[in-house]
Amino acid sequence: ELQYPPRLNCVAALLEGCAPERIALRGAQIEWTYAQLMEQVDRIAHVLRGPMKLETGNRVLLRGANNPMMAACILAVIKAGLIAVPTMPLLRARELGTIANKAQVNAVLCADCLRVELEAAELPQAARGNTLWFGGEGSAPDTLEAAMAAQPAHFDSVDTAADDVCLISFTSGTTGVPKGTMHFHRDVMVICDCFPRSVLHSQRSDVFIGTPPLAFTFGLGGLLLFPLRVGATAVLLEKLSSETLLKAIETYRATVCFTAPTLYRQMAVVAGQYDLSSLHKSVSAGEALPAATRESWRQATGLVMIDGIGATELLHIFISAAGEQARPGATGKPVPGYQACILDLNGKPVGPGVIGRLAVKGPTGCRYLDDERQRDYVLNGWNLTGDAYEMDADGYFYYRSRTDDMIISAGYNIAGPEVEDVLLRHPAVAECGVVGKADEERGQIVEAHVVLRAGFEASAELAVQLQEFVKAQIAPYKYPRSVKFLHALPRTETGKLQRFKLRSE
Ligand code: 3SK
Repeated sequence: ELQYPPRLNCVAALLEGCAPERIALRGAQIEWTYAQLMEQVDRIAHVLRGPMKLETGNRVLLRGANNPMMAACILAVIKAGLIAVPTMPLLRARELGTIANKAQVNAVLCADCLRVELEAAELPQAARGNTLWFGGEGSAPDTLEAAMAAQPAHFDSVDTAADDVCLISFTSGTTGVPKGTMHFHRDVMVICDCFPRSVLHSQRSDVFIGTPPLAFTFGLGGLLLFPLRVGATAVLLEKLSSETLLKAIETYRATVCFTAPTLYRQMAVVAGQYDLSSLHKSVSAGEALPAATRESWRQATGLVMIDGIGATELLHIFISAAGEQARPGATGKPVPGYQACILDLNGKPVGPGVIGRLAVKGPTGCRYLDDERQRDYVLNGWNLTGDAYEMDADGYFYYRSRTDDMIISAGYNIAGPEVEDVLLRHPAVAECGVVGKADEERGQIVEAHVVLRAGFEASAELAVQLQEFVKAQIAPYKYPRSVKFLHALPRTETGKLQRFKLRSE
């Protein structure tokens, strides 16, 4: 039974009782003990409540790659009684503007190297002129580091309620219109006390490493909150590829790795060239794990992967299995604390062996920020996911497909309609339909089916132009890796696009 006091600041709770001399965070050139991390967090918290003039419940947009300073910023915002709104580093100005306005942010902490897109974004009135930059060269007065230097090294955490919102995490949703999901201080403690405790069995001696951005709750949990909860070490590195992640596991003697199947697939090919003897646990989530990937990783490393499915709406993993409990082809069973079932098209539970929509209930749950889609997603306390699953007689859950139009490519969730929206702004494009196409490497790739306007001719050059056009307007990972030109799109009599026909083209 998970019990937390009614007054709870999750960052204070995570850091209280930690051993000050132990290493908390490692980055490319930084190593912070818990004492040093707490000092950074406390100075930033003072900056937020002092010179930035923020008040309890205000929202702070955070923008940075995975590194200790970005982690300290997230923790400081929450410790200061404010609400963290982390954003993916690759987002463009338009996407940032949408999120900043939807979340009504009051201030921004942004990595200096991500300045260009933020400066081009339209921020809400309250946040304009209230940005501090971190991680750059020099010590201009608008840098976070300069502001921190003038602040005391200790900050008393702000007294918040367990059910005060501390985090708004954005997911792009099936329509491409970003949805903010709100999470309480209690939810943060809950995810630290569910999956890591009952499936991962994480310990203080663990060294966590991996790739998901801290702005994705998969990364926030796995690479920051879970390690802190047990007083372990987190290695936070930017721009990791398969080879650099393997090298980092070797160098930092990492014991737990969090990444998506695409990277495990690539790493398995060259894993033999590295000393991975420290690694005990490899967690895969963010997209479905093909059985072949699980097998090649086991052959390359001897490790049985821990598969899991989570959701930004529920904050972290809710179905998983490790070690002896893992079953080939299955994601696993509900993590203790969660329940799961399969629903038919009428919302009625179905028995073993029938494919349907996965529904989940548990101690964390969906609360969309000001979004009518809440009604579609939550029914009688059950969160209705967009995944089609099947359960066996022993209660194991098997992924079958997505029920919606979301494309999952190399761990990124990409909404087809958002890419369509950009393509339609190109002068050559009359109509388009964007779908996911199965791909061995990335799970799925984005494929655009384009009908050209009169006067334009299909060509390889035009396909590249369209790809570059998308890359320049939205996060580059959303660009269509495949572009096909058609004379007309398949539509129903009422004019609805028949995506399933595009998928089978
Ligand atoms: O499986 C996922 O996509 C996920 C989403 C949010 C948090 C955690 C996970 C694993």
